[in-house]
Amino acid sequence: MAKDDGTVTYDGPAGGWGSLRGIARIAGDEGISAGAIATLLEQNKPGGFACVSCAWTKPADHHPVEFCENGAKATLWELTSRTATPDVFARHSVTELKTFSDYDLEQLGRLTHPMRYDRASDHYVPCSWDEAFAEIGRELKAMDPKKTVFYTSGRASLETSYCWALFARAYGHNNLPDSSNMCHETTSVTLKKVIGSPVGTVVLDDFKHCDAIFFFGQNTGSNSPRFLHVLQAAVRRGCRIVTFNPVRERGLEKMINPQEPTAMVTGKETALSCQYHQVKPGGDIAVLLGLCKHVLAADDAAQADNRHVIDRAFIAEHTVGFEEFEARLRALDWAEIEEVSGLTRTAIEAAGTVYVEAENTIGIYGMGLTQHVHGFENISTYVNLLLMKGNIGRQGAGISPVRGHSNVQGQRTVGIAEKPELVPLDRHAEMFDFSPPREKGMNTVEACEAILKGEISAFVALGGNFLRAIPEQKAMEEAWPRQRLTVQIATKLNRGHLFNGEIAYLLPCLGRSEMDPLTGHPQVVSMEDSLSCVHGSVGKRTPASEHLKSEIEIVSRLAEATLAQNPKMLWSHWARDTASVRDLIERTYPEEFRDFNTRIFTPGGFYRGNSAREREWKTESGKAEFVTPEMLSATGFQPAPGRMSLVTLRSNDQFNTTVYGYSDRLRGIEGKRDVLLISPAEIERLGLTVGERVTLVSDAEDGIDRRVGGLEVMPFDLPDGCVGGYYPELNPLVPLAHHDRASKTPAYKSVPVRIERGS
Ligand SMILES: Nc1nc2c(c(=O)[nH]1)N[C@H]1C(S)=C(S)[C@@H](COP(=O)(O)OP(=O)(O)OC[C@H]3O[C@@H](n4cnc5c(=O)[nH]c(N)nc54)[C@H](O)[C@@H]3O)O[C@H]1N2
Ligand SMILES: Nc1nc2c(c(=O)[nH]1)N[C@H]1C(S)=C(S)[C@@H](COP(=O)(O)OP(=O)(O)OC[C@H]3O[C@@H](n4cnc5c(=O)[nH]c(N)nc54)[C@H](O)[C@@H]3O)O[C@H]1N2
Ligand SMILES: [Mo]
Repeated sequence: MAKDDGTVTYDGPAGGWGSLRGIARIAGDEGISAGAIATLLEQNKPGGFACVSCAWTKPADHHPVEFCENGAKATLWELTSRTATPDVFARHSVTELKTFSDYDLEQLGRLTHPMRYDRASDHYVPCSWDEAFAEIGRELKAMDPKKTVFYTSGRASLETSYCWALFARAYGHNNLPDSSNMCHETTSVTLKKVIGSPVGTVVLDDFKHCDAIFFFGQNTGSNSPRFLHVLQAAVRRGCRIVTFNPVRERGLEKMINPQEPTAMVTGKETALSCQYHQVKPGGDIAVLLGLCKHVLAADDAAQADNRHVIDRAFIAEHTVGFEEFEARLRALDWAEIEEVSGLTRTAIEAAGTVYVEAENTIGIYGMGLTQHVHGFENISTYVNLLLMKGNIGRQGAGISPVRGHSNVQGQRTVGIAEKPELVPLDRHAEMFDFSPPREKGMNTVEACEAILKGEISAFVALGGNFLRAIPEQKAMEEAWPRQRLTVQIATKLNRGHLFNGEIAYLLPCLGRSEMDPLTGHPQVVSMEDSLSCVHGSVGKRTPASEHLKSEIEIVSRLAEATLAQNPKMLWSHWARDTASVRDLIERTYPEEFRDFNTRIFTPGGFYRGNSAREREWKTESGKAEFVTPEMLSATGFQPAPGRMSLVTLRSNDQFNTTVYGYSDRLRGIEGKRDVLLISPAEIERLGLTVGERVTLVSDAEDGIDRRVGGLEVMPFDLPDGCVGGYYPELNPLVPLAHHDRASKTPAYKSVPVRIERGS
């Protein structure tokens, strides 16, 4: 619907009947069986399988139906009755498939056979598994391992990820970029530096004890909907939620819990955020400094009557760097904060008052902070705010990044890392009797740079849609075929699979909900969630095709085909018995994974522990560190005439590059994704007309012509100076060099662009 000012919006709450209709539509689209629905009911429960969608934790005291709209969509997407058989590939050449939309490609259904790309006919043709493994192994053996890349998307289990990283190192490289490099790598780098732990410090129980929750750039309603129940319970007992986001996201404003029959019938909504501030994209450092400045002022005032707001005892005992930060806050001018954030001093002070009054505060964030050129400063300044009141390392308080893929955090825990210092390589050497490579490997941006220079011989992907998820898409698609070998392990076809090296394979794998044909038993694997809890998952469904293999079997067969025999590396045994891999994980990380096999089905998962939560700071200084940011804006570019800041968004009807449909229900955008979201004031200022088609052009000052045309101008409630649109369609506009300075996470949330008329 449209509001009075013409902006497109959704008036209903998150959850409610709309979410059930969303699930029903997907069930209808995918031709879902009754068995699939039964599988859905076991989702996220003991003895069932762990949702393949987001990384939000699975509670011990589960609901009768422990899934959300988007978790159900992700499961039904995997359980579809559609199949992309060899016939489908015989009908469509690869060149023709490139004209399909992301949605249409995945609608072809589950991959059923191993396929090899035949360059002469430009078709994928079926091949045998033996043939595929033999040729891939032969090729890899002939290459310099340092010139190969093993990518992982964050869905693969702990067991598969451990084997994958071991395979890479036994072969001879640390080139292990992960989807995390485009996502929460800013978190891994920043939190490690400032509190000595690369992950969040909050556990589920803390949400029962907090008085305030701050939200910066995380869209709970679409991306981690089960978290809404926790927020609703917190609000009902009086906790206050304050949100900073350029977009008024419905899920953070109000919700109806589909688990509550009375609320569903009466339509009774719970309001979530008590304050909602539409910060400019990249304006968060300024906001956070404003909040800290307010805390300082409140403390000055309190001191007059012998009270205090700042926890100076905590600061003295546990932190370094506060004096410099305090001096910076005192010198900082409110006018500058208002200019960069787009918010008034009064608004920021109102939020600051909630923080000052709360005994315990949790700081939540997502891609709105991590995907910026100064993402490091976004997060470190957020930590400063929490440290000022001792809000890290005690019950009901802490920093809580909300992770994306269901096992993305766990993959890092068990060794998928391009940074060798993060992995216990000495233990690997001793356990498996080999010399792991010690040089730093490539992350995602570095892998792209090397591919663009033609330096990479082989790219092997364990899931994901690398070419569609990364920046600089056009140049990358052009450079890609210069590789000798490309291998994709996947469940469904996506655009990334249509750009092929000289030799290219598409290897179809089981989904997490399916049983393992190798053993004839359920597939048992495990995952680590956003709150560092490890859960077991049992897949029992009949596989989509009899030719599928589990991911761990594929990885093991690739390793066997590539590596020289090593009596300590029992690949085929590990593939048959994932419990034996959990034993290896326990031997490698004895503290975190103590009694792994015994504890794997602990209700609510078992907690891996976190040193910062215990106020043990594993940082360089041995203390928690205040970092004083040099800049106020996180965008990394200056304002210029005609320049707009592009925010790339996910709809409520997609999971990353997987587009389930064209209904972004929670934002009121229906039936299309080729839109340019822009405020009515900017439409008028620029002389545009609602509905006209325009082209977005890169304004990055590097001389490279990047453009995406055919975008429909749509009035939307956004701050001035910025525009919004959908990921991945707008990825060709993101320069590869436009990334967080510290972690190289691409800055997808503020991309410099200009609008050109016409498409
Ligand atoms: N249904 C569904 N679930 C998902 C995913 C999905 O695509 N679909 N993806 C999964 C993955 S891998 C991830 S990483 C997570 C992503 O989940 P989120 O972290 O929520 O990521 P986004 O939706 O990209 O953006 C988050 C929010 O940041 C806001 N934002 C943009 N720029 C700024 C800024 O400068 N400042 C502030 N304060 N806010 C800003 C946007 O308006 C948006 O509401 O979700 C996971 N779960
Ligand atoms: N502009 C812009 N770009 C972004 C982002 C953004 O916010 N804006 N977000 C970034 C983020 S946070 C992330 S995490 C990345 C995501 O990057 P990726 O993780 O690489 O991409 P996905 O879209 O999650 O991958 C989807 C594909 O995974 C495969 N797949 C699904 N399930 C399985 C499985 O069980 N096993 C295997 N082997 N394969 C499977 C299917 O073939 C499916 O097509 O994108 C990043 N790119
Ligand atoms: Mo992500």
